[in-house]
Amino acid sequence: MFASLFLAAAVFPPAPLELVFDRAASHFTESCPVGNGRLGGMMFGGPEIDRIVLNENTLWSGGVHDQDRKDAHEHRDEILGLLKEGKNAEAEALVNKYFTCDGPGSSQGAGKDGPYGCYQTLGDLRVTFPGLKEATGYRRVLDLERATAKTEFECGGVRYRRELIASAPSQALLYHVSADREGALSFEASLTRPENSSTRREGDDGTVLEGRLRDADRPGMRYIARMKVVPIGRGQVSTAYNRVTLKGGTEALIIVTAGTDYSGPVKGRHMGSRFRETTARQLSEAAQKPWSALLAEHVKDYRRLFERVSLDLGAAPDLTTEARMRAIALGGNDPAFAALYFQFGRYLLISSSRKGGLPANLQGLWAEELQTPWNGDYHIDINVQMNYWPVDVTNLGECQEPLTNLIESLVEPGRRTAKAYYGAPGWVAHVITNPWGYTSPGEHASWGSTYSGAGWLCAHLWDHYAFQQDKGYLKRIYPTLKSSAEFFAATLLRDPKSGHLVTGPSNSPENAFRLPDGRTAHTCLGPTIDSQIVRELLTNTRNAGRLLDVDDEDPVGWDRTLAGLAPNTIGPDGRLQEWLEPYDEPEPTHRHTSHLYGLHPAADVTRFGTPELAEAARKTLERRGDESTGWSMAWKVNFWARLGDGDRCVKLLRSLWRPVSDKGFDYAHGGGTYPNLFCAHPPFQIDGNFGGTAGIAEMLLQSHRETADGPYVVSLLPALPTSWPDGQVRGLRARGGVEVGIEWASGRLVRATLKRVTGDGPVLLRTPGPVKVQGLSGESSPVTLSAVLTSFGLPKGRTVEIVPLTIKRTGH
Ligand code: FUC
Repeated sequence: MFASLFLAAAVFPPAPLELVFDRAASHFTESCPVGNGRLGGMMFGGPEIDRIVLNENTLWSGGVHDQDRKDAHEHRDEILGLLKEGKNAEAEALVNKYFTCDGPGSSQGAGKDGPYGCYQTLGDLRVTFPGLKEATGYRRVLDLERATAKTEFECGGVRYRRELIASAPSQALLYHVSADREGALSFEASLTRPENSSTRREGDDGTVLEGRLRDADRPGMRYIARMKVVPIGRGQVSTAYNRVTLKGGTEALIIVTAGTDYSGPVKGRHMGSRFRETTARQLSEAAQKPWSALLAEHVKDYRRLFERVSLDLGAAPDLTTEARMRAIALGGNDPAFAALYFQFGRYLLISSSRKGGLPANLQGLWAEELQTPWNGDYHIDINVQMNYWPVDVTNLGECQEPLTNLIESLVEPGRRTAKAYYGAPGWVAHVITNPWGYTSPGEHASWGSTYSGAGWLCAHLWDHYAFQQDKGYLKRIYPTLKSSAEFFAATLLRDPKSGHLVTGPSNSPENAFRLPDGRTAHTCLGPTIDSQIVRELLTNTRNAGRLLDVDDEDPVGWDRTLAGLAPNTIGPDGRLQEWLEPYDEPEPTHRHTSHLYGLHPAADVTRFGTPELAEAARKTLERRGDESTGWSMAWKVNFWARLGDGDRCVKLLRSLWRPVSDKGFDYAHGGGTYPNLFCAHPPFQIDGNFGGTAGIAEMLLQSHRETADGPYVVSLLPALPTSWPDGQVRGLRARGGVEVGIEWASGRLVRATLKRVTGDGPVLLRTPGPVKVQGLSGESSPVTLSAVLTSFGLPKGRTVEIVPLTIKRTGH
């Protein structure tokens, strides 16, 4: 049945950017997320009882605690000595004893009532509409073009409409309800939270929920949520206890504002101790504006970001989102679904990471739990980084600011941690962090003592510069880069066997290996990812110093250090080696493929610069297999895009989109996608959404270096799959400050436009075949370096058109 739906592409209506449901959500992973970067809401859309899960992304239990072991550095040499002798299991025992956190760390991912704390739900807005039981014509939609969640249905001959937005301009959640018959709208609304909360009435039309979370054995953060019902036209509003009731209305607006007194180390426009006044002001300001004005300013603000990029991969079938996912799972081809998923990732980023707030956490900012999985924190051995992969390429550069602030918040505590564990200058962080500046290792050697995550974060600082070319920003981040580079330069040691400079004691994130005597270990010297990260960090820092023309461009002999770093190694079986030794692997299909960091996101292993290593990476991926957790499959889309295999990317995307449900039913339980398009690790983890979005961008446009320190190369359609024969993308960004639009048909480039938005310097362009560059002035005429590589100057503000060169045939 589904197959035939996908044959007649021409009869499909144009692809609207909507998630469509024909029933109310019965689970969080079926509900519709809205967010303004700080406040989030999940609309379930039940006709009789509507539940809206509320979030405020600074709502964290725990607090600032020093969990560093002050004397850990005294044991480092002993640990390193054992590692040099190949006694990894013995070294690991010492790491567990001396090199973990001094305290409960993350409390095994259950840190709610511990010092580490966790990200928590703010509670629920519950709206009960008496008598609306028998709904017909039900439709629930998340409109990505206007950032609104809508429910519509009929009951007793009356059509009811509800619309939820999280407005950034008014810093409020706004829930608008209406009936198409005068006086047919009645409801009761309340705010609830299962723990650490109390509610009270506020005037005749409002209610307040407030409380205080725990910080281990002392009181922690305070928070408040305020709700007010504004009838529009007729209707009687009254308040009893914590419930606000509207009777005999036609149209009404429920306004929710919320805030916390977070004043931790991550900079931003936080309310701090004025959270009560600020939220009260926001509530009364929103209440004075008409709904139409509130909606208009929200849509305008959102579209300013969202509209920058469009992706057209063809028409969409007129089915619910779930039905589309099932059809894809049954083998259907629905390229427009890739465009929807891509834009959903951009929608989620705009909704969960805005200037002045905290970064998108493991769940973005949407959580219904008090104890979120893995504390809903920032894991820095892949997860928070993956959240930010789409930021620049999908033209949402502003959304990076919260991440930059988080990284900078780690420098001070990270200096103390560097001293305590490594006796070293500079700053370091390990595998997990939170808004409280946690930089100590985790509580177990099997995962907690990897320390290259700090360098990985720095790659995001530099890369944002590479895209935006903003020298002021480079100046701001340089001290953070330099201090991290100094830390690594000071802590590298010589591997006695190879003579190369390596990190230690470290891990290849969360993965184990088998020692020759059959024991399993994690602790090692110089895992491949560490060398790749350090190589990238030192290169970027040195280049940043040169660009800023600071006198200390190579103060600690970084060039010499770079030359001494352990290179990428191909193992006896032709795969890229994950460790210094070609160890046997207890879990060859492990979800982390950390040693391919050099293939993506870095450019230490590239198709054109290091073809042998790229082939070794391909073999590594074949052995790792495709099936895994959500984010792991999303990462593999990016890997295969870098290897230029678009069809493999699509195969992985299809696995990533496998319908998954928390309710069992006839869904799978592994990695995949929930009915509301949230990524299933499982459980829900948002990184896979962002990784998938970045992967789709990476299939259409790449702009990384092709050799370790070479120029950025803008590559058009590097991994176009055969199942997306026709399409058009507009507004993507390439490193070097260039905006790119591409059109293709029958699998071939039709034309592309390149606009220099910021920066200067020549553009190096890689195309699928020979091209002509049109629109340049005489003095910057293009130089053809090879049939597929062209170089030309592109002044700021100028746009050029790239068209395929058609070779004229002579004769017949
Ligand atoms: C890392 C991953 C897990 C999970 C967790 C939040 O530890 O290895 O799979 O994603 O982060």
